[in-house]
Amino acid sequence: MIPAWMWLLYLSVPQVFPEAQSAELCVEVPENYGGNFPLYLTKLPLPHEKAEGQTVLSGGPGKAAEDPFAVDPDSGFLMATREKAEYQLQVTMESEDGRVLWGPQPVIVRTIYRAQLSQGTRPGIPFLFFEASDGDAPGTANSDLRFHILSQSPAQPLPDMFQLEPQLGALSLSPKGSTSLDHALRGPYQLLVQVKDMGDQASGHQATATVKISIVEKTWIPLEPVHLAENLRVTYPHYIAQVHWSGGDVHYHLESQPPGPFNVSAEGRLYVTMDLDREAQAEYLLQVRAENSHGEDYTEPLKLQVVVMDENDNAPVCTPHGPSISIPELSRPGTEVTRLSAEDADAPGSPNSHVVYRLLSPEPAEGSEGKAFELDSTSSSVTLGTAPLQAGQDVLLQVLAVDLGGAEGGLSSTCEVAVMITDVNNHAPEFIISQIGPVTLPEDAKPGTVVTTLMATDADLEPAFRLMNFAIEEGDPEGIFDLIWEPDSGYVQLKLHKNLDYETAPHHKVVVVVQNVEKLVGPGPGPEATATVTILVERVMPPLKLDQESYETSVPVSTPAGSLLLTIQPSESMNRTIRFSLVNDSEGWLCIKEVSGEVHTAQSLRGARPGDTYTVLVEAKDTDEPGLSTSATIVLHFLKAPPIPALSLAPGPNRHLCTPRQDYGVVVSGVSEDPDLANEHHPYSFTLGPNPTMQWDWHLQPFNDSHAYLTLALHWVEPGEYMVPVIIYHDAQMWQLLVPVIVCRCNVEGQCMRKVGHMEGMPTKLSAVGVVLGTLAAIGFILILVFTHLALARKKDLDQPADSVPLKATA
Ligand SMILES: *[C@@H]1O[C@H](CO)[C@@H](O)[C@H](O)[C@H]1NC(C)=O
Ligand SMILES: *[C@@H]1O[C@H](CO)[C@@H](O)[C@H](O)[C@H]1NC(C)=O
Ligand SMILES: *[C@@H]1O[C@H](CO)[C@@H](O)[C@H](O)[C@H]1NC(C)=O
Ligand SMILES: CC(=O)N[C@H]1CO[C@H](CO)[C@@H](O)[C@@H]1O
Repeated sequence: MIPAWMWLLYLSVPQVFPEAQSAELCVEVPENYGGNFPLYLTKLPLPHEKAEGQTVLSGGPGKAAEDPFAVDPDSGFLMATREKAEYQLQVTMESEDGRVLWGPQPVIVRTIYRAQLSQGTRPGIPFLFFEASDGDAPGTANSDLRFHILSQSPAQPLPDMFQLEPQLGALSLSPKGSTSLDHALRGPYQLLVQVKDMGDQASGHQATATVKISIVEKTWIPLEPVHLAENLRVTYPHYIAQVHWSGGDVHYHLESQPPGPFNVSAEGRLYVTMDLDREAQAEYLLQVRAENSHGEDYTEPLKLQVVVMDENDNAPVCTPHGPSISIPELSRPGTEVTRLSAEDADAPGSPNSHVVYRLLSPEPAEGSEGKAFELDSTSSSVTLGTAPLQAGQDVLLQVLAVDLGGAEGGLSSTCEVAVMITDVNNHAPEFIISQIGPVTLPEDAKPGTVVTTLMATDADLEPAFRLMNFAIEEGDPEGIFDLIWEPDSGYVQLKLHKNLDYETAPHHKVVVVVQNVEKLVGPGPGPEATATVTILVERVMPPLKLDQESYETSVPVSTPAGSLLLTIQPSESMNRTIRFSLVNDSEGWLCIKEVSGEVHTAQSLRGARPGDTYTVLVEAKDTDEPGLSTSATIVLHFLKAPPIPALSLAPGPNRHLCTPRQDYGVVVSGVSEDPDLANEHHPYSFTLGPNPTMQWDWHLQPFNDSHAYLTLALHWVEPGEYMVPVIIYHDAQMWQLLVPVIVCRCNVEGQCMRKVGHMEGMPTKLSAVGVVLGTLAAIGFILILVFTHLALARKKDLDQPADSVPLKATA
């Protein structure tokens, strides 16, 4: 705003010289005259007759006129050499000696103030500031200026359209005026404004000025939003819009919300000063203010929306994914694995941010039917395909995210996520071999013995899914077997827990099952989860053992046939049926009783020489287990034929024997009086008859070649008469003899103390002997008869039974 300067110079002049020849001469010049200088203002009414006088311009009485005014002496034109607001001059014509020829003529050169007032200007906002200066000392009443509107023309639609702040000289629309401004005349309105010093006092110097106010149409109109491409490559600052405040003296002021690179020129041209980035800021709201010189808004600010238009300058960015994804094996096709997403910073909803997805990896395996993974190109959801995945597999999913909806030229990134296929316990453990055996175990195998080791495998990977439990399902009701295994191994040992027993169970069929410790997923275990172990129990017989390893005895070479030499017996603990046999009795001297093991001489030991040894091997066999056998040797040491024992025959009749036993016996003669049988060269042999009681009670021992000696075998034999059967072998013949013996209690002399037979009372020696002799005589008689008869008969048949062989007892 160009200040309206008013010069209060000699305002008092017209009052001091009221009689001055003319009223003030008032010349108005347009403010802001843009033409050439000098500007001829007016022709002064100079008197022609005083042309010889000199025209003097002065600022006032006694004051030199100032620039820029001058009076053209020829034409009398007052002219301004340059612009100034208002001037008060006085023109006098003086003679050379200084006499005033004409005048003084006061001249006020007053600027006409022009102002443009835009419709829409708010009331109270100054659009013109008057400034006045007073030559008086500042701060005194002389320089305390007051402004007043003296008149408004036209006075329509209101007489007080404007208001002037008295002290500041700020001209603004009055509130009333503002409401009626739109109906107001286009103007111009002319205001006469007065400035006066001395404050509010009535006195004081004053000056006036004219203000022409034209009302102009409002050009401060809302702006259409501006669309600016981001990354625009133009020279900056780049023009974007134009604002215009039609009122005068405007200062534009721009604000950006948020702050941005925008500027407004003094002419109201809006610029963007550098390229924009939509992703940093997509929209700005600019406000342009039209302000007066004091920074006050004439009206509401204009808003301008700047929209930054997108360019595809951002590639999709993969959303960071967490650690790898775990998918259990055997998950159904269609199971969502993950959703790989990529963000595109470009304008949402535009192709620039329209991201589609393509599965790069894994590629379908060659030859496989389906894909392992499927990708929905729009939702980016990765699901399982139909191709199966193996537990333990690590898959790197690579997905290409492309913007522009996948169109050519789109920007892309590759998103990756690791997928781990985790194991599921879907494999039941299985035995590698399901039929084991038969395993043969000896009956005496000790508890703890390993029967067999079974091995099972599990196709799962996870160690926990491979842990197995074993159990005996059937075949072991007695708990004879036991299973031992290490928890994390596939081996299980079938062991004996109790003793085997061939008698109760010669074989076993043990069914072992294996199962996972963890719960199995899917179909249950198949037949491979059981294994059958067949065990055969091997019977164990303790080896045969005889009570001696070698049996030795000394045998006189004279031992008669049939003599019991010794008895071979199994050792005590044996409870077996054993059969004995001789292995190499090459001489044929011996015979053995198959069951009892008694060894007898089979015949007389003809050819045996004293001092020789004869060894025969005996074999013992178990009748139930023919495989079991043992042997022992019989060693016979041959002795000289014993001398006839000096047996003291009993002093008494030797047909009785004392009980309790005394040391004598009865001589039994084997000699036959039959000359056919009497072969003196061959010895006789004697044995007791087969009656067990006889064998128990009696003892017969060889005496010499032809006689034997019969004694009591027991300490005590019931007294009585006995017929002791004695079998005699001689020259491959055999016969039996019944030897009558009386057993009685004896006195110290060895005499029978009791009467035997029919004797009454205390027996005497004589009666006893008599009885004995009588009895013997009777027997002898009978025997002779029998013998005679038999001897005759024998000539016809020598092989008659022993009973019928003639008997003979020595007397
Ligand atoms: C704004 O424009 C003005 C004038 O046009 C200039 O002087 C000023 O440096 C500009 N400011 C910026 C930040 O460009
Ligand atoms: C011997 O075996 C038989 C039959 O085998 C049996 O009856 C008997 O009691 C057993 N004796 C001993 C002492 O073992
Ligand atoms: C019988 O066999 C045993 C053992 O082999 C041997 O010592 C012995 O001399 C044999 N006896 C005869 C008579 O051959
Ligand atoms: C051959 C031999 O010496 N025989 C005698 C056996 O003993 C009886 C009884 O003493 C005698 O009578 C035999 O002569």
